[in-house]
Amino acid sequence: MQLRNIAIIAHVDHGKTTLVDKILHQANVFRENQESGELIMDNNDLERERGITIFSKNAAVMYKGVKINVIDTPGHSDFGGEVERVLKMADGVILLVDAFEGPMPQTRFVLQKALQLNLKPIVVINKVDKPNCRPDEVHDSVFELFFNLDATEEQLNFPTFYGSGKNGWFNNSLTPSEDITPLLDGILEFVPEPKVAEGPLQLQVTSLDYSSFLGRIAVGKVTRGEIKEGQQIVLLQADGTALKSKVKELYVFESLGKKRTDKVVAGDICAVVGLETFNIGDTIADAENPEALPVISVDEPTMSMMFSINNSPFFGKDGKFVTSRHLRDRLMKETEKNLAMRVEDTDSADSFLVYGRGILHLGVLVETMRREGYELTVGQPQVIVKQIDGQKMEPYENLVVDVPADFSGKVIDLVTQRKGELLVMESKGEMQHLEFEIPSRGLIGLRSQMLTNTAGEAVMAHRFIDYKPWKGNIPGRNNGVLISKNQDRATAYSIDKLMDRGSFFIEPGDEIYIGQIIGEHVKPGDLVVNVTEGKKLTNMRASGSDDATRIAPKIQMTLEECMEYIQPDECIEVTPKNIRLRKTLLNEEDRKKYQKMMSNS
Ligand SMILES: Nc1nc2c(ncn2[C@@H]2O[C@H](COP(=O)(O)OP(=O)(O)OP(=O)(O)O)[C@@H](O)[C@H]2O)c(=O)[nH]1
Ligand SMILES: [Mg+2]
Repeated sequence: MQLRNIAIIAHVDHGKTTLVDKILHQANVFRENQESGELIMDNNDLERERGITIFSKNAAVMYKGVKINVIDTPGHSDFGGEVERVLKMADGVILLVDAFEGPMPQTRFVLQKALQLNLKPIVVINKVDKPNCRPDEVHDSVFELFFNLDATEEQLNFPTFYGSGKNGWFNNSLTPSEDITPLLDGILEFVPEPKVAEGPLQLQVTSLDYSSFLGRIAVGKVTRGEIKEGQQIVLLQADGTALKSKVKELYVFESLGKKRTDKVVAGDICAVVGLETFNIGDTIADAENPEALPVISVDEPTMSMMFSINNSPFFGKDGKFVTSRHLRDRLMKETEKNLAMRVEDTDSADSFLVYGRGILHLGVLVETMRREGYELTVGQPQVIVKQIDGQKMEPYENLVVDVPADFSGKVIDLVTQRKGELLVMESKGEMQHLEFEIPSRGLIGLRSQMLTNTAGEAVMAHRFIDYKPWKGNIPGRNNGVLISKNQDRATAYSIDKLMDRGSFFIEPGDEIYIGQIIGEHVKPGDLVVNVTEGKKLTNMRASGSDDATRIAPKIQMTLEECMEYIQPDECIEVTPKNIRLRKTLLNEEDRKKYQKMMSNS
């Protein structure tokens, strides 16, 4: 059987999953009644809600008698390590680039990884249906990017397709075609058949799947020999351990799912069930002649965040899992499949330090846990600072901002205040394209201020570059917060009276507690306020009253926005039903004492 293995890579939102869906459609994977309109491949709840891919996924289609294994990858930079790993299953990549935005920071990162692995690239300039798009210019900048990444002559000779995943066509020119056949033909023509070596079985586990029936499933490409159901194998681990094991069940990918099979030969991607303990990067090898493939490096975490039990007065109201034991077990379990995540015990039995790749990486874990019924408290995310050769170093990132020219001055001011340095400024259509280098610390909380300062027009993206010398103090949040003085229900009457003091995160009828952060102060410095005076109306009735009609709607922040908002003395209470901001020390006297102590020391 002929075979092609291809990974779809791009910056976030450039249309990878939409393209994979079109490939599946074209190959008639769906019966008529299965058309849902939603992206089939983003099948996890959080993915659907956020409209982003979090986990890479395998699918496979038959086209003109050739089996094409397609790997959809996440575009957000927090998940870049995952992309790097799954590229090991591919022999070619489709590099999608938005015909308006052009190459973005993550485009560069994923392309670099693909070129290093010597994968055959096909460039697809996507979204040519967008008004003001500039496909030719974008093609030139992609070529420039290849060149800057030291692509070989052959790689520079990449084929280019144009089209619109949304409108369902891709062609080798800007002329719209019927469908995506030209691109599928391109995959058969340009992507090489998998290279296979002669010798006994070798399969490196590059990703992990989980089924409640079958347990943990190892996924990878057979690079040498063949693997059979029932076969005795040896699992070679990163630390040199060799474990004897047996292949219980074997699957290959077929359309959206897997199909059981008794044998897989070199070149194909498969899923192996029955290995008790394995990690990503392990080699499944022949029992007689076990030989390991090179170890896959795992990305170092760049950010940490404290996870503690919920100790707010509302503790245990919504959640099923609330003890430190529950929390610890769940976090430890996460590290088994979430490679870039690490968990450390702390001096307190109720708190754990969790290390990850960024706000989204950590946020997705917290969000998943609350859906599973956990209650917890998380603190301010901190970037990981290192001592390298006796020097204090911190992570730096490349920040790209595209913004209407009128706002570019404001953006530059904002980023400069946060110790960013402007490196590139050029026009891109009617937009101004700005590139900065900025300590990761400076990025925390930047997005919301950027949107406020640019009337929501700025498009920004960033990507880790390297550790560089510590850049000194970076100012935190400008404004103080409004803190509740009482525990009760908030009233429309009190909120209305305090409207000139700030904007609220709560609304009449919400139950609040002492020390909870209920709004943002208009000025620097915190303010303790009473918002529970007056008639205790329920939410429903209050909304009809006079006071309530004057009240501005509450500001609703997502979990990640909360994570970027809080300061070191604040934390977030997360339960299945609520996300509340609070002071770590709920009592005002305690906070004053603590501040005094800190200023004396
Ligand atoms: N105008 C236009 N929009 C498109 C096109 N293809 C995809 N989109 C839209 O772009 C958005 C992102 O598409 P996805 O396919 O989810 O992008 P992705 O690259 O998989 O995103 P991540 O997995 O989060 O990195 C969605 O709103 C799509 O509807 C296109 O050809 N034209
Ligand atoms: Mg996607």
